[in-house]
Amino acid sequence: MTAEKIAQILGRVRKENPLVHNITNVVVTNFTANGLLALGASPVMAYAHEEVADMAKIAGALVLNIGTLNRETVKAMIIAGKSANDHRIPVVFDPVGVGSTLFRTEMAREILSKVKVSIIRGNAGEIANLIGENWAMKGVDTGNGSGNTRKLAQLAAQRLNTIIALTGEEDVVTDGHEIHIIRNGHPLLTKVTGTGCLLTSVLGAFAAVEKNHLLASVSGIAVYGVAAEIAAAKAGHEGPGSFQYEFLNQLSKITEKQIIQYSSTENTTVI
Ligand code: ATP
Ligand code: TZP
Ligand code: MG
Ligand code: MG
Repeated sequence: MTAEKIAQILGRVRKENPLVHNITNVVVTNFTANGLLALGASPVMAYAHEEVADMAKIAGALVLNIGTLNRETVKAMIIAGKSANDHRIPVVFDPVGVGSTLFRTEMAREILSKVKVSIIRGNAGEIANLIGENWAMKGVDTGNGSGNTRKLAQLAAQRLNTIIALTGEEDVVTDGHEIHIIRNGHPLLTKVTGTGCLLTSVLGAFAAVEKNHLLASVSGIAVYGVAAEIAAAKAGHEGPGSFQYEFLNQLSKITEKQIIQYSSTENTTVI
């Protein structure tokens, strides 16, 4: 995947300003809306059972995030997801905290049994637990599990028949066949809550403008990682607060030239 192609897709997100319908968690709602706006997308959060089907069908993408789930929001996610499927709107799923409680794991599986999702973005523990593999979770964070994340992502993509974007120090994106590695990002992203959740919504914005969702996922993660690197270089020495502030600035300011210069991706079909 070329850096020029990634930069070009960022240009399309900014030009097309896609509407991204999020049903997300209460921790990250404001950060997600501001991050999408900074990037050049148009966020909306809508949860009422009475309106989610109508909102999903006019959106460019639907993002489902179970971070602070309850039965009502899960029901809203299923109604919205079915509407998105009926209208060929891509659905991106963030299985926040799956594996840390039985309820989360069961609800995530129920959503996946009723809604066809194009991309699942999660940390290694969430992806492992989603397919019944053993990996200790610590609340919403990936715990001390260990294993080959490339193999894990590939297995999950094959079993769930979707694109898996497994993030961490090294990001892996796969459709079960091709495997793409993205080496951008910064450890300060782990010190700001919601950076994983915002990334999932950013993948929604990229999937809204790029039909090849493997390419959309790699591009979204690379752009996000480069913005984080530049933000850390500018403000990271001050700590997570200044980094978060500068990260939003960089999502808005990052140029296609910087993407070409700094993005670091590699693809392979063998592990
Ligand atoms: P967790 O709760 O385990 O942190 P998450 O849902 O927040 O998971 P992450 O895996 O942290 O999601 O991914 C969010 C972003 O942070 C991604 O862009 C990823 O590349 C980046 N990231 C995470 N850890 C690191 C790291 N150690 N170094 C560089 N970038 C990282
Ligand atoms: N608790 C429930 S959802 C949430 C927390 C802390 C936010 C998780 O965000 P991320 O992006 O997975 O770090
Ligand atoms: Mg994180
Ligand atoms: Mg997360």
